[in-house]
Amino acid sequence: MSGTPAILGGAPTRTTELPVARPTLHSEAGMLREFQDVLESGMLTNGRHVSRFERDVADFVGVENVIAVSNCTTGLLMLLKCLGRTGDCVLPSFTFMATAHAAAWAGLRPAWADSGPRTCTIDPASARDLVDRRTAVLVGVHTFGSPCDTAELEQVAAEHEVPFIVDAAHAFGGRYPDGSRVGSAALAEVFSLSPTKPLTTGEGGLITTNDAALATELRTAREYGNPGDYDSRFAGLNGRLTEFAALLGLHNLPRLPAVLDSRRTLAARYRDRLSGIPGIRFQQTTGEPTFKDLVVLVDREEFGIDRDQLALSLHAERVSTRKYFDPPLHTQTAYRGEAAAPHLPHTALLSATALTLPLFAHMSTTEVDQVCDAVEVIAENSAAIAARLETDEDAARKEIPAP
Ligand code: T4K
Repeated sequence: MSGTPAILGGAPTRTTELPVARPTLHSEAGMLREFQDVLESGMLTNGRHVSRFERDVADFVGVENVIAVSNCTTGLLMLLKCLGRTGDCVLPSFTFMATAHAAAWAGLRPAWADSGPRTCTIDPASARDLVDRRTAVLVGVHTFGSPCDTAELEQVAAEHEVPFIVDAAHAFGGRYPDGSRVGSAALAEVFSLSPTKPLTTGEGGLITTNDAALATELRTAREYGNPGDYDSRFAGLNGRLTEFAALLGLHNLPRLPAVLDSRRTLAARYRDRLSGIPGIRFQQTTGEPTFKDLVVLVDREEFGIDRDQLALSLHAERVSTRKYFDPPLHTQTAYRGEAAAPHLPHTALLSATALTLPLFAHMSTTEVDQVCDAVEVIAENSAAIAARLETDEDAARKEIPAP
């Protein structure tokens, strides 16, 4: 394909903005009737639909205990508090801020691990360098929906008798390389059910664990620390999921395999179309990823412009993107200066080069092709775009039509 990219004055690829994510939802009469039943029953939270949702998720994942919570951040926070440990929380810097915030609210000090330069997930070797007698907990993250190396991380944690948990926010429905479902590894895994996730309940989260005592503790934590007799055993939270959210989850769960199939098919199409373009690389995934994010890594030398300039050029084509996760956590205002600046070369590179392209289950192949066509045209004209943006980036930004 050839043409003039919109950033150089050509017509935008699209007439309307293509979002980076969209939940795939259905609103059949049966489901709406169930919502009405909840309204008429007056039981709006932590009721029978939440219990049913927890049981269905336990069957789906193949895990003994599931605790539905109000969101993943709260789930992580309650889990970290329930571990009852103090000291350092070893976690990747290349992740969403919620991973570290949960640790900070639980009174733990972040110790930043580097990530694999292509896997984008926490590097077990870096974790091994950090875990020591000051470590309270090791946290892995299934970044962009691709499982981190739980087998290796579990071993690192075991060597120091430290609990290992996973922020699985992006990965509900994914599988580990051995075929088991994400959610069945580590001491516990915590999922997000927010609208940009493959399984959504609006807002919501799930904690999965095979540890029965921990599950009981988490259920109490979800209810202010009150096991039912109004004598709170510890300072818990209100971490409950609503019945409406659970109903959405119950309706979306059986559809999840089709949603994930579609995401993987569209991701494969992106890869077929774009992997031949010099300077565009894809995340190296493991097992069965969910592709919560479809991420490309942009090499400026080979591609001709950098990640930020590609994002700006796609914005001009009316294609939304996100720079997940830039800036990396250890340089964010909330964490800067907490300790000596760690040396995380892969994190620095990932944060500067990773770009999330649009992907959602009901996205059409035509829409994927539009994005790929746009990237191709931008690549063909990268020298002219670089010249334009590098001489006057402010002016170029102003001329781009608002999405
Ligand atoms: N751990 C990790 C590794 C995480 O990534 C996250 C959250 C968490 C923990 C915490 O999980 P929760 O406590 O939230 O359950 C988003 C999400 O708000 C956040 O949940 C997510 N990770 C993070 C990576 O991204 P934004 O601000 O970048 O998303 P936003 O609002 O710009 O939306 C992105 C796209 O989705 C847009 O195209 C609009 C579309 N969208 C958004 C919403 C809210 C919809 O189509 N419908 C909607 O309702 O943060």
